Amino acid sequence: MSPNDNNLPPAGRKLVEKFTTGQARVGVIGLGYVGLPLAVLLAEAGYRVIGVDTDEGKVAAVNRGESHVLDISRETLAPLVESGSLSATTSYEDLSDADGISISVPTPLRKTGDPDLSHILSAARKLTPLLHSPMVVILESTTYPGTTREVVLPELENSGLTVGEDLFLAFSPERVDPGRTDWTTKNTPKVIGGITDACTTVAATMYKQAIDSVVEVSSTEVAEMTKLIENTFRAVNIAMVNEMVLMCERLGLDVWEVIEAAATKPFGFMKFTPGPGLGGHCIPIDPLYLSWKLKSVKYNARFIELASEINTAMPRYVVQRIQDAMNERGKAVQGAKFLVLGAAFKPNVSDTRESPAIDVIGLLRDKGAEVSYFDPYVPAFEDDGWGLTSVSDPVKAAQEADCVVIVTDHDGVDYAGIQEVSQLIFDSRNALKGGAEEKVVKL
Ligand code: SAJ
Repeated sequence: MSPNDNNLPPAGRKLVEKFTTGQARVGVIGLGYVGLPLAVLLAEAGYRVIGVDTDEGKVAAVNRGESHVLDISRETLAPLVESGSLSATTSYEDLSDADGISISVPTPLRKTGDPDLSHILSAARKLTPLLHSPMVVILESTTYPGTTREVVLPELENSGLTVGEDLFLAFSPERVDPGRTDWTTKNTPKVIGGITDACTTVAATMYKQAIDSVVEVSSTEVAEMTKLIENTFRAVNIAMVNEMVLMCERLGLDVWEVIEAAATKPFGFMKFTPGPGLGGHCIPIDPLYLSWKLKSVKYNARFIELASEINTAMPRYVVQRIQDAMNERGKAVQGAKFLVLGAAFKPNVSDTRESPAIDVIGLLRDKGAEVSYFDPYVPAFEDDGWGLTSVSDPVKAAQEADCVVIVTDHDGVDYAGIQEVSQLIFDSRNALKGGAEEKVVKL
């Protein structure tokens, strides 16, 4: 027993005992890019794991040992399912004898720009009738500081149990970067903060059996804010280099050369690169959870608002630069043929959520252009009532286009072959690495 275990209430000591002797059953609610890797990790650590998801297809696939998540292979998942260490269900009732439960459900924004906690609330409300003592609940979904204490805690205490005594509640931000193999759920340090110190200790004990490094902080709010500062840092720095594009264009400087030169500084600088906008469901959204919360305490988070304004304006800026390049060659956008390379929101992933590529394609179509795209990871996409299917041969499509637009620079694309046959290339990612050729125009 570690020294701080002595300060635990009996229910807490019982849980610590279960977690450290491999007798525990745990549940993971939400089997997405965060939940499934976590469920696999907990199962590999020796827990009996029950995964819960509302999607019957995902549940059936997991129970067949088939993974729907990029980072989890069949070779990893199938043995855990066959051995009975991991199973999936749509029914919360199967969690009634769990000792610990992690909640990793989506936290999107509403159309109004406000946080949408409906998935967290739904999970908490379905969980409450099943709660028993002892049990620990850990929220992983990215949200504003205060959510765990102000929204989840009251729901769970409707069970009649007292958090910090019979029941334990903590927050632990997810740090999963899909497709990444160097930093994984297992070896990425995991921050965790509880409603009470006992909650922190109990929750940390559950994760310490499976995750290499667990960083205990003093409260759920600190843990919630940790995630938001991480992703606000990215959004603000990406916005800063995107504004550098506008500055360098006015000064007649190559922003890419400037950034490469600045990146030679071995300390006090961190390289970010400009682009056509900010995609993904983390970076564009997480900071807005923070600025929304700060409005409720009458503070205007200027950096976040400004970063969002600059990043959101980039697709329109890129289309304006494309129009300028076409105009300089005596061509109109209207009626011209464009090939956009890359629909995904970042290289080597298939995710198109918030992808600036879709904004660029939409804006070109609004100007009367005929737009096709090529993306080896995205065979087709739908967005707000319209959609496209990827061409199969990008070199042939480039040959037939008036302008090729590089929006997301996936690896493995024949950029040399495309450059050779293209009349004009607008390169918003410096994918051609300079290619100082009259027909290549860089952001
Ligand atoms: N982007 C730029 N310039 C940059 C970096 C990114 O324009 O210098 C753009 C990307 O093209 C993309 C968007 O920003 O459209 C977001 O890119 P990202 O690299 O931040 O990728 P994400 O959205 O997958 O962010 C995730 C985050 N992980 C979690 O939230 C758990 C983030 O915290 C990670 O730091 C990031 O991956 C990562 O490091 O790759």
